Amino acid sequence: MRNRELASIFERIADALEFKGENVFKINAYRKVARVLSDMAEDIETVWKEKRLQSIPGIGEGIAKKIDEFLTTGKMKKYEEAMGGVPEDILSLMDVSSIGPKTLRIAYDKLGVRTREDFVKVLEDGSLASLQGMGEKKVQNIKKGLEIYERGHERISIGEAFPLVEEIISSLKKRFPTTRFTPCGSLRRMKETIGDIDITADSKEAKKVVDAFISMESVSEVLGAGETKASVLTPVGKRSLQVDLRVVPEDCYGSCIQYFTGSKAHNIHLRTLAMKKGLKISEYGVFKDEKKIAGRSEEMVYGTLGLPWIPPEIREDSGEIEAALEGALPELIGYSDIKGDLHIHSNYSDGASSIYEIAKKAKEFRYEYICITDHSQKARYAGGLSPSKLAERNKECERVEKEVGLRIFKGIELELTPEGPDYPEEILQELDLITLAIHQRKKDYDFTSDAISAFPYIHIFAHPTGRLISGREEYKIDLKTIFKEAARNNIILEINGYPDRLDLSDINSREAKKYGVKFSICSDAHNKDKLSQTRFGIGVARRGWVEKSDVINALPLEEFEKWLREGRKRDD
Ligand code: DGT
Ligand code: CA
Ligand code: CA
Repeated sequence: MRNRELASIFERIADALEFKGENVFKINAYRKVARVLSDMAEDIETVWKEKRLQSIPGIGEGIAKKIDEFLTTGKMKKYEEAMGGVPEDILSLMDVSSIGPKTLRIAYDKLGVRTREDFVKVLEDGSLASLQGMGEKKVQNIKKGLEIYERGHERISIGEAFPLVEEIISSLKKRFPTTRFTPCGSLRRMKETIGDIDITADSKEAKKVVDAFISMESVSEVLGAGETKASVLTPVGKRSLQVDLRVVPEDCYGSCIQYFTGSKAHNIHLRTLAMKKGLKISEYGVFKDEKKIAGRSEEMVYGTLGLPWIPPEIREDSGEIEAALEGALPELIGYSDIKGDLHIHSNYSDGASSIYEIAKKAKEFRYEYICITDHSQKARYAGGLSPSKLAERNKECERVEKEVGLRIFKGIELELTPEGPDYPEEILQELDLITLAIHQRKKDYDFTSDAISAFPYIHIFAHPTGRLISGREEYKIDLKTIFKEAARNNIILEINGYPDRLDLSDINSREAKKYGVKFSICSDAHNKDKLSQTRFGIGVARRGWVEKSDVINALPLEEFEKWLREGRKRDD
């Protein structure tokens, strides 16, 4: 798929035009195309070959021509034209959310900044701060943003890495249908960011598999290749991701995936345990007096150490080995346990898909119900619904429910306002489910008591910390108080599956569970093709030791409705 490649080209064009101070509408149009391309599930090349480019919403004649030019010739005139005269480093600095194109323009014109190094220098030596309209505070903010950005960008989001690995494995599977391929490392443990990809395969024809791997279309550079293993780079947006492949014989496949799944801390703890039993453990097997006693499957590897199989998501040496020894491993929520998605945006607010399209897609996931949560009126930036538009949308939910045969709850993502609910009582009455969300940024403002004062009229508190993994710190909120009050008032806390949010995080989910908090695990999809994001939320929940019984949308429809009717009755 070349969707990502094209998306990043349009993103770059927008960045360059913004630096040059060109028309805002043009810039936004390019950004929109980039978003459409990266959200698309269909391969852009297929759409192009079938001459359907202009049937994609957001792609008009001009853009279609540019895509055609690029897919035919490998080049785009507009791109080269836009990049002309803008230094590469300046463009990459624009990806940092705290650095605006205006700031870069000033630094470029007044301080002669041309490279990243130049920019860091004028940040440090005070010359940027001394310019009119800048100041020390603004520079501090830029520095902080740059730091967060670099922390987040050394690693790749699981949302980007996961589909890439699926693509690699399915292309290899076509050539070697009986070979098993397991993505190991942090990806299998479902960490929120991934450093590199570690794939293990079993085959007697290792060299053939390695050759196929290094000659894949998506490989941009071969770092090394031998008889049984290889390392390559593959482009992800503007960066590259390293992918390592190891091919091993069947009789040590289990040991190999166990070893390379890690985490390192988990493996070290296992090795100590093995030594106490007079055993040696490595990627080749478990050995007793030089004799191999296990290696074929992970179950056997754990078994010889007197342990049940431990789910990869909790292999962090944070109590899982102790729990396994005591027979007290949690029964983690499973990837097919979710019965309905409760956080979805339709095209009534800022989503791209109709309620009908969403419902059809939800059926593919075998969901028993969904809840449409468009934005409430205060969220103007996101197409927040006026009362009359909301009434219209509610009717559409009812219509599609009958047509598709899927229970559709009428929901809202309600903005937090200090004056109380964002709609009058009689409008809230018409909704089945109310999800609170905070999108405001008030510096140093503590949202804890505002959020708690909304608890009487909400069911779910969505992405409770507001963090974005790529570039924004959480707002101020006292999670311990939120956990305590949520548990006491039967308020559900969301584990949001949008890969840049994953909020609550694994650590916060595990902490919240100790307070007796219940969770919802949802996609926050703004496009029907993103309903699958829920799997990343499930990954986070599993990493947080969350069990099926802790998850409200793992309830079958009837019980979920019962919870909606009765579950929130308060004892006070
Ligand atoms: P990443 O790539 O930074 O997201 O994280 P991982 O966990 O995928 O780490 P990576 O790719 O360096 O190594 C993959 C696995 O290999 C790791 O999770 C455990 C295993 N491993 C790597 N180095 C060592 C080591 O020195 N000792 C042991 N016992 N295991 C190791
Ligand atoms: Ca790795
Ligand atoms: Ca690795």
